Amino acid sequence: MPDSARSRALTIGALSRATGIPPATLRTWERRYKFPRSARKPSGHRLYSTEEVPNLLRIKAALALGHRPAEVFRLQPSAIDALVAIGAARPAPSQPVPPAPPPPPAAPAERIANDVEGSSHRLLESVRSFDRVGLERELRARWARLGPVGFLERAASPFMEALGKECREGRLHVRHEHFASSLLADLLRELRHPYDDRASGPWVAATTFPGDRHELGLLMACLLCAVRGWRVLYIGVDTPVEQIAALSREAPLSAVVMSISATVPQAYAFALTLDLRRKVLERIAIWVGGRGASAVAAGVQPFDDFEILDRHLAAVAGGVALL
Ligand code: B12
Repeated sequence: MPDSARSRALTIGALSRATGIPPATLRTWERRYKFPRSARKPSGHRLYSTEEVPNLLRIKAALALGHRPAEVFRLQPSAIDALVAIGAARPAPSQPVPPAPPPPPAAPAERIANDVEGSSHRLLESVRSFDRVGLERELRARWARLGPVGFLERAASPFMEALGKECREGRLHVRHEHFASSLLADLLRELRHPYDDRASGPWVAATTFPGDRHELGLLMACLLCAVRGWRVLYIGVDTPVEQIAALSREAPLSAVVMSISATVPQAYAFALTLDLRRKVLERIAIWVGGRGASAVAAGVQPFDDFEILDRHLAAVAGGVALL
């Protein structure tokens, strides 16, 4: 440390008072994460630059939001600020948050089979009469009866499929499609929130490729991730590959999940997944699903359905938590 800096330097006690971080913690961080870096007085006591104060305060803020030191210390200051900004939009762990409801139990196969019979028909009747309350009640009842995977595979997806068919065949119209898809999107977000607030697992970012504005498959995948304790960074639809790649350098992601709808041609989906795999940090997994995900680049993991994704989430979360 140059002499001019030395005269403005802080002892470990002063740095601790300035940041509210105990001296023992500062020493442990320095040993473990090589930060904050100190110079030594001739007596051997540590001296810190005053510039470490804002850096330590942002780290402290990120840790207070429940992030792990191993994640936070490897990030650039701007990335830590982004994490803190995201977290500030949610209640901090120390504030009282309502407990996340346990996910509804999965229903026995026999009950699921009976449920699916005629299930979409009732939902479509509510759409036809723009019965918002009835449609929401029916969907919530299925969530409670079928459990997360059952709800997605046996209720929500077939409902959208049937809705598409009704529109194609002229029995329902764009106004019905918009009404139903926005109600389902709202519900999928609402069901996710209590799990989001309690999630403490690895981070997964979620989006769709440029031009693809179909959001429901993505919201479904996010709901499952949150129920399994993953922290979801929801980016919304229609995101350029460069932006996803930049995000992967700024946030402590373990995975990126993409939903690819039927509107994305196979060759384009392949090219986009190849580009994404090349640009996103190698250690970050890329998961894709949806009708448009039939041909994907090497190193990108396709999921045929939500049940398979669910099993993977459970297995990987356990593994990453040990790091
Ligand atoms: C709702 C809807 C819309 C809404 C979307 C609103 C929203 N908030 O998402 C709006 C009105 C915006 C829309 C627009 C268009 N749409 Co549209 N839309 C639909 C509809 C009815 C439902 C789509 C949906 O959400 N399905 C539910 C999802 C969950 O199903 P999925 O994408 O097939 O995915 C399945 C799985 O693969 C899995 N999944 C999905 N993602 C993931 C991710 C992971 C990780 C995993 C594990 C699983 C998974 O979930 C589903 C399980 O069955 C479908 C009809 C249908 N049959 O799907 C048409 C449909 C997809 N649309 C279609 C078209 C053509 C369009 C438009 C081009 C129409 C136009 N002329 O403007 C635009 C394109 C907009 C754009 N740029 O993307 C076509 C696509 C046909 C094709 N092969 O190209 C369809 C199939 C309708 C049809 N004509 O038959 N659409």
